[in-house]
Amino acid sequence: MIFKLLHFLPPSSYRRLVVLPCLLLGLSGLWACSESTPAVAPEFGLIDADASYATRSLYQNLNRLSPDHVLFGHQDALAYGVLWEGDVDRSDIRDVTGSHPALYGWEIGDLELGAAENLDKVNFVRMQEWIRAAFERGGVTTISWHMNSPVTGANAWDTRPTVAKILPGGSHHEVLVNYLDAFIEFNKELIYFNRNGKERSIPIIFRPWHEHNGDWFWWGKGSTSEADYIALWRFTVDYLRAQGVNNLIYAFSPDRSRIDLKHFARDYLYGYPGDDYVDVIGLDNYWDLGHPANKAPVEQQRRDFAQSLKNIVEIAHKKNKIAALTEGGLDKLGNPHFWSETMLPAVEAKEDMRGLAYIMMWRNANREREGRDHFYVPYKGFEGAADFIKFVRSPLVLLEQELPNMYLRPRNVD
Ligand code: BMA
Repeated sequence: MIFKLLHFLPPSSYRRLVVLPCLLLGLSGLWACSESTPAVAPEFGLIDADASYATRSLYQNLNRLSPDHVLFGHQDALAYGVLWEGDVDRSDIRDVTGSHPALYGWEIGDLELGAAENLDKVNFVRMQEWIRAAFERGGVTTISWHMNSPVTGANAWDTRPTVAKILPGGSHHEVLVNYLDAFIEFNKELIYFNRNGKERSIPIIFRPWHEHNGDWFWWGKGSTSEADYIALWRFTVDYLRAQGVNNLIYAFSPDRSRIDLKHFARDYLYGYPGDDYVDVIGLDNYWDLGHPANKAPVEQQRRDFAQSLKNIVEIAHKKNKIAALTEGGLDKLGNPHFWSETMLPAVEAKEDMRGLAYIMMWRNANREREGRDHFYVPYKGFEGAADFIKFVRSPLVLLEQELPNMYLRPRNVD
């Protein structure tokens, strides 16, 4: 019995602090923790009770690593870099550090239209190959979706009202269902064979309907009500689960620019679909990392950035979930000390914010194809690469080569 109970204890010391006193009181015969005792933290585990073994293992391992490490991720890492495109097994991160990132972000906008490529010209079949290859190497995948409006047919940035019409009973509900089905089909190709030769799905951190507290997407504030946004999120999760999808870890990711740090929890939780519908307490934060519209002095922005991470970690602890910087970075890396002076101190401030599982920087657009500079991590030849090396050398920061097996269940947990 004790053994079993201990199995349920989540690893972080914060949680032990909350759970252990109640447990010990219970074992010594004083069964009821008095009413003044803080509530026992909710049990740690995915919202999907039917999630696959590997998916649960990934979640447990992200949690287990989070006190002392943070996985470093990059969007579109394997598809192209600033100065190359389509090379085999290449990433700007590897060019600069010798290892691919620990986490890969992919974007499936336009998949729902039956297109061969996403909105940034990444071929979907190749994307599936890259996801399978990354999994085989031990890396982690996260997927976002700039979905076109099922009502107007225009892109994600068309802010004309859409959400109410795509909810169950709405005039365009079937279109949404078809779009979700396109993802289900795509997901069916994200497979591997386990030790017994059985086909299994690759675990994916799925991050739909992101930055909804901003007013730039059709699912965002201003274009839809909070209640409808929540209904959309819940329908998405319920539908995917009902269709037997069992390899998803669901990430919620509001945008920092629309959050008042003085009222962080209140603003962050706008549109929060509930603890039964979210696994990752994420945040997209470009704002504190030198966003051109942020006029606060750089030192203030640094403090705010660290504070914003601390805040999501706090919320995640209370909910017994993991936290992540789901998107962020400084476009074009204009600050030569960005990594050593902004990112590193923020993730190293882990004494009081252990529990940040991963951070992901946005994409390095290919200069030639897109005809512009739009990048968030250094590339080979970029003069700021040395500063980035200082950052990745921190024992806190994990690249793919440094990962333990993320898909095996850690001992003594769950
Ligand atoms: C944005 C930019 C765009 C891109 C979009 C979706 O932040 O990078 O160029 O099309 O994300 O990936």
